[in-house]
Amino acid sequence: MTETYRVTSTQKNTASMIHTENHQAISAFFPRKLKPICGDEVEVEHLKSEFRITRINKRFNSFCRADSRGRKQHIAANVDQIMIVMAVKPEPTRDILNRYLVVAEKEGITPLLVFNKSDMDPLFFVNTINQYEKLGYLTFKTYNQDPSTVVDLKRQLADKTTILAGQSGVGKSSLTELMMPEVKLKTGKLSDKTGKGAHTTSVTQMYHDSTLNANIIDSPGVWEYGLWSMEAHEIAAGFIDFDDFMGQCKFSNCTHIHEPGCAIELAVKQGKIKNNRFESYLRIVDSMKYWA
Ligand SMILES: Nc1nc2c(ncn2[C@@H]2O[C@H](COP(=O)(O)OP(=O)(O)OP(=O)(O)O)[C@@H](O)[C@H]2O)c(=O)[nH]1
Ligand SMILES: [Mg+2]
Ligand SMILES: [Zn+2]
Repeated sequence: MTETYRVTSTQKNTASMIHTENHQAISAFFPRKLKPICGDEVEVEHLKSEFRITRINKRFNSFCRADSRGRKQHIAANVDQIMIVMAVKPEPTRDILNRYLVVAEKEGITPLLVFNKSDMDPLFFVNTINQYEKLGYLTFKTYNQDPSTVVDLKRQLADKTTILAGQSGVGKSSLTELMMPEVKLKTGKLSDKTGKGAHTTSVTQMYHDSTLNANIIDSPGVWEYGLWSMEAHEIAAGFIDFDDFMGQCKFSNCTHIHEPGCAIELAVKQGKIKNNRFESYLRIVDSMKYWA
């Protein structure tokens, strides 16, 4: 007889996991041919004093990012939402939000846009929040010392599995602590010299909060490589403001970069797609040349 568990982290040939119903934590061995990742649902058999994974159930999606050579690397499985955290400091790097949105769209993960450290400058993200709300995204302005700023966000996390994303030092772990006090994450200080985070979180780990019945996945805040090698049409699919004009270009294989009769370019000229989004799209497509 086997029982179903959810993987919370993996080591060399063992995985830590929690029971899907009673959330009891155990550690189990897995054979080399199975490669469980955080968030996987697995079948486990109990032999004498040992637990062993016999099967990984089919993943409905997985959150991925590029390794140092642009290859797709699976980080976590069965993720409902991605909480993209940005902060006043360290300031978001250019295109980081749109890059995460491309991954979210590709893997079918609902994005939650969180703008943290609002205490440092309440107006810093005003235009961005405005723009992305108009696009239809859920946005949240937060401060890790003020619980009233996370009430709506907490409600959104209940009964779901959410992966935290964002640069090191933006406050992913701090916000999780505020929303789920029973979950203990490490937090770090920003470096005085660089103003950047120190990569306090070093392994991908899923935490369960029983109050909210929420799972939260914290992963190291590194995203220097970000998107793996992708085609222009896959990137365009992540720009939801392009949707209305898709299929209207002169050429069916249009990459919306320089082609004549491009419906996306026309929409930009007519102000139906914002310039800063189109420019970001062009930069992201262009950045793919580094993987070539
Ligand atoms: N002023 C201010 N500081 C904050 C806020 N949220 C977090 N911090 C501080 O920012 C620093 C980094 O926070 P962490 O929660 O460790 O950041 P992280 O995103 O988890 O970083 P990594 O684990 O390295 O990816 C800590 O010193 C926090 O106290 C906030 O809303 N306002
Ligand atoms: Mg952290
Ligand atoms: Zn086009």
